[in-house]
Formats: sequence, structure tokens, C-alpha cells
Amino acid sequence: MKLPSLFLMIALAATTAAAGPVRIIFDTDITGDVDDVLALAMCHTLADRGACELLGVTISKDNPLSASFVDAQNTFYGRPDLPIGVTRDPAAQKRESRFLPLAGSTDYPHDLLRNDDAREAVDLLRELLAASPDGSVSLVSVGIASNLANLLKSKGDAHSPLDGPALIRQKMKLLSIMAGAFAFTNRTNYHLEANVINGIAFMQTVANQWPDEVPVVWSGYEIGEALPFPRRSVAEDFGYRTPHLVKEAYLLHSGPEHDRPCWDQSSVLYAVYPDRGYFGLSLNGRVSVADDGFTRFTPPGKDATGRKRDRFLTMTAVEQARALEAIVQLTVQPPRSSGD
Ligand SMILES: [Ca+2]
Repeated sequence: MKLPSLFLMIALAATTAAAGPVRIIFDTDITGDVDDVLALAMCHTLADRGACELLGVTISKDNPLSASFVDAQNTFYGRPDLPIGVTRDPAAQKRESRFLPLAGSTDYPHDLLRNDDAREAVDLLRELLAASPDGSVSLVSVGIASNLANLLKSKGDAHSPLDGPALIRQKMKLLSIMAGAFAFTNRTNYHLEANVINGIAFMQTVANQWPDEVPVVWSGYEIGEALPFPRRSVAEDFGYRTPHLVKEAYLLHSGPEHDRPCWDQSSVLYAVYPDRGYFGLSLNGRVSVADDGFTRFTPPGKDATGRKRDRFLTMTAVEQARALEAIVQLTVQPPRSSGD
């Protein structure tokens, strides 16, 4: 009995060490579309519930109000000191926003007011990864891939002697990325998705250079498109606080008569609850990004490299209903600090 028990204890200890709350970094292009705001709300809720640890937020597009808005939202959700990094890559898309000016409202006090005062995104990513246990970090990417590409190109520094790919290989367990399209959607089987076409070279760098050892799960356009956030929840479920930053942002972007698809929220939900039956997964294979931005999935056996790093999300009708309701409830849940 003694020997099997010891083995069991060691096995359990190993499982427990790997099974703590997933450590999340949220990489967002929070500018044009509002699903990033709802996805960030979900990240805070999931952290409030102890389902994940939220390490920081990095921003992949260029708008002078992006860091200030994210700090306002983090403060609103009780995390005023959550680190924020912004891209300073001149090739990153500049983008106007209907809702980022809310950062200037006195309704949402916070102390990071200028992007210049935020961290540089790749420096922050490297610091957060270097300080994390091996194999513990899931990166949720819901915008263009400027920060991911620049992380891949990064060299050893004060945070870690490892270069980008080696640091990713050592510290990360998953890349959960909203990008591309992997089914007939938007009336075509050749949908060119925004997170790819607004920075094709960045996404090609990720597809070509991301380490084989760290799985990549792609949420294609078709997944979020099938998850419409209900306008009734926007109207009725944020009433615990007035005004409400998420509700105001949603209404400024989409108005009251639109059910905005939950593209970005799908990648958050999968990263934190990969095995709860919200989504199915394709076979393991390989995603490549063509020069026009089309994402092509090649199944195993048909890929000359034989590499199996990539899968994409699928959804049955049952999974769709469960995923949407989970996303809605995680988005509208009041912050833990609410009512203090
Ligand atoms: Ca986005």
C-alpha cells in the first residue's frame, strides 16, 4: 500500500500545482469595437470569483485614450493598480473610438491619464511572463497581433535572458486568440476577419513563429457572430450602478437596438473554462495567414510540417446557448468592490 500511496500523493501534488487558477493576460485593441470592453468586464468578474488571476492588460492599437480608458475600467472593477501596457509600434493601426472619451468623465475616476505614462506593452508582457511559474500563463488576444509579434521578436533583457519564443515556451500554457474565420460565415467561406486584415504582417508572424509547444486556440469570426449579446441585458442588468461604464460604452458604440456579437468574450470564456462544454474543438492542425489576410486551417496529415499547434473553436446549438448565457452573466455581474 505504501508505495502506490506515495505515487498517488506525488501525482496529486503535480496535478494541483498545474491546476491553480489560470493566470490571464488580456491583450486587447480596445478602440473601435465595444466587445473588448465587455470581455474586460468578464476578466474582472472571473478574477473576482477566483476562477482566474488577472495579471495585466496590454493594448495593441494606437489611440491616445486607450490606456486611460482601461485604467478607468480597472478602477471601476476594483483593480486600480492592474498594470497596463500599450504598443508603441508605429506600424500598429491608429483607430478612432466612440467610447474611449468616457475616460475623461468625472464619473469614472482613475489615475493613469496618458498613454505616455503607461508601460510599453512588450516590456510588460516579458515582465509578467518572467515572474510567473513555468507553464502557467494563458494569453487572451482579442485584437491585432502587434504585441504578440513584437513579443516573439523580443530579445533577452533585465526581466529574463530568454528571447521571446523561449520565454513563451517556458511560461505559457495557452494562446486563446480571437482572429480569422474557419467556417462559412458572413455569407462567404472566404471571410477576411478584422483582427487579421488590420495587421496582416503581425498575424503572419504569430502563425509562422509561435512555438509549437504552446497550443493556440482560435475563435473564428463565426463563433462570436453566433453569440449576440442581448440588448435587454444592456438595458436592464447594469442597473446596480448609475452611470455604468460598460453600459455607457456599449450604448455609445452600438446603440440600444443592437445585439453586438461576443467575439472577444468567446476567447476569454474558453481560456478560463476550456473544459466546461461551452465550445467544441477542431482537430489539431496548422493555421496559416495568407497575404490577403485569409486564415487557412490545414488538418494534420495534410500539413507537410506535421505540426499540430492550432485548433479552432466549434459550437453546437447546445454549446451556443450555454456559452452565451455564461458570457452574459459573467459580463453583468457587479464588481466585488461594488457598494463599498
Ligand atoms: Ca477586439
